[in-house]
Amino acid sequence: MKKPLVLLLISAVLGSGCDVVKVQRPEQPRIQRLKPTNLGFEEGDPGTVMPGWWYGQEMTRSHAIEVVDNVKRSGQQSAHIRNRRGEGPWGSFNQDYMGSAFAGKTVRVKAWIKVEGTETCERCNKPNLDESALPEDPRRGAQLRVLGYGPNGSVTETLVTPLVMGSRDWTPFEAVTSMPADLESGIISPILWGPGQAWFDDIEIIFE
Ligand SMILES: [Ca+2]
Repeated sequence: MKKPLVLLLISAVLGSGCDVVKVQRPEQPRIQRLKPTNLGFEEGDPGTVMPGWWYGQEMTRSHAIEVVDNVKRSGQQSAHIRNRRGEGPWGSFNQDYMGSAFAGKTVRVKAWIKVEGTETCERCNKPNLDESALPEDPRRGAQLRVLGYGPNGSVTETLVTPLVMGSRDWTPFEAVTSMPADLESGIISPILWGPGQAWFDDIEIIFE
């Protein structure tokens, strides 16, 4: 199975010897989508990044992210995040959505999540946990996050499903909030905090 590589190693013949040149793989283009796509992860081949989703280097420094077909909630595939060495704060992947079309509306998100070997942290499941407290109070487990951005690019709304910790088979989760009137853009972001691995499938984003 191929693994997503952030760095591509290219051997280049220079003079009389061979050097290895590290080339940064460009991020996939960010596309503002009115309607989210590939939320069941049936597109794309196992071992690759799922079409319609993107991630940056910092999202995959410690965690591997790929489509898999050996674990799924429905269909043939799901999305998998795995902490490579049990180190690193988090790994995630994102999809943009056209926030302005949903400004002032109620958004409901649903996802099926399965986890294995993640750490537990009951104090992490506080609503409205202060992001700035992360270095001292890191979260653990997996969740689906939906971020909304306002006119100045700052986060204006964060919608999260409860953290799933420890080891747990496929379980449905849901969260709902009202998006602010000045919402301009946003991202859908499945995330795994800390060690272990997580699978995501059958995500739904419902604007009412
Ligand atoms: Ca699926």
